Amino acid sequence: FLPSPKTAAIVGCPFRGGQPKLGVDKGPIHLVEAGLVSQLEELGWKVQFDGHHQFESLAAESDPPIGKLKNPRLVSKVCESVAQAVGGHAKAGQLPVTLGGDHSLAMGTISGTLDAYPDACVVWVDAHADINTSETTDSGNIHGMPVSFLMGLGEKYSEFSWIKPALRTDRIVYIGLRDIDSGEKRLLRENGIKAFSMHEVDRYGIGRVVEMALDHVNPKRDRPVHLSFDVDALDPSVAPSTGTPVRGGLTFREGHYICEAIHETGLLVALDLMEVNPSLADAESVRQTVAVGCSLVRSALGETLL
Ligand code: Z70
Ligand code: MN
Ligand code: MN
Ligand code: MN
Repeated sequence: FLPSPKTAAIVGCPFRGGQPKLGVDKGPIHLVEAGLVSQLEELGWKVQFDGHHQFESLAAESDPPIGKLKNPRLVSKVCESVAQAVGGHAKAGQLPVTLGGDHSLAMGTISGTLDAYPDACVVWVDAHADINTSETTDSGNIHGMPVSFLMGLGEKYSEFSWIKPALRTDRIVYIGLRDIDSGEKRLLRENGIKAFSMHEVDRYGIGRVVEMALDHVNPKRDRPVHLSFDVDALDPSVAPSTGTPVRGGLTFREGHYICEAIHETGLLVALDLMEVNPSLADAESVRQTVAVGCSLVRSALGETLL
C-alpha cells in the first residue's frame, strides 16, 4: 500500500487526558529522545518528524464530566486533531507512527486510518479491551473506551459527533488480554468480537495466535492493517513503566513476534505505541520500557533478527 521511498511520519502525542496518572504525556518525548527517528532511518525508512503535537490550545475552558466520562471535551478535541494528522499522513502515502500518550488517542488514530483506508482492519495488542461504553465504565477514564466509540456502541454524545462509527466488529482482533471488566466481557461476547487472551497465547503459542488473528480480520491478506500496541500488553517485568501494569503478560519475544509477523504481511499502514509512562517506576525501568517501545516500533517497520 505504501509508495517508495517508504516514509514513516512520527505523530508524537504528549497526551494524558484519557486517564488520571501524571507522566504518560512524556512517553513520546522519551521515545524520540531515545533515538527512534535515527533507528528507523537506519532501517531504510524516510522519517518525517515535525515535533510533538501541541494540544494545549484545545483545552476547554471548563470540562466537567458528561455522564461518567472524564475530560470529555478535551479528549474529543485532541482525538479529532490526531485523526486529521494520521489521516493526512496516510493519504499522503506515509505510515503514521503515533506515540502516546494514553490509549484514548486510538479514537483519533484509527479514525484517521479508516478515513484513508476504509477497509482496514485493526490488531489491538493490550492487557485491556478498552471497549467500555459510557454506561459500562467504572472508572470514567476514556482510555478504557476508545473501541466502543469507534464502533458506535453505547450512548451518543454531541461532543463526539465527529467520530464516524467506522470500525466494524469483525475488523478488530485482540491479542494479550487479561484484565477485562465484566461489562466489557459482555460487549465482546454480544458483538462476536474475536479476542486472543493470554490463555490462548499459552495454549497455542504466539505464532499460531497471530496467524489465527490475521485469518479472522484479514482472511485473504488483502486488507490494510492498523496495529495499535499498548505497551501494557507486555509483562510488567518487560515494560514496567506504564499506568496499569498487569502480571502474566506477553514476553519480550512474544511482543516483538507480533510486530515482526505483521511487518511480514506487507500490509501495515499505521502503528500506535501507547501508554509508555516515564514517570512511573525507577530510572532503569523507564530506560528499559522506552528501549522496548523503540524496539517494538523497529520490529513492526522491518527490523529482523537475521
Ligand atoms: C479499565 C477501565 C485501562 C489501560 C487501564 C482499565 C482500562 N478497564 N487501559 N489501562 N491502558 O478503566 O475502563
Ligand atoms: Mn505530522
Ligand atoms: Mn489500552
Ligand atoms: Mn492497556
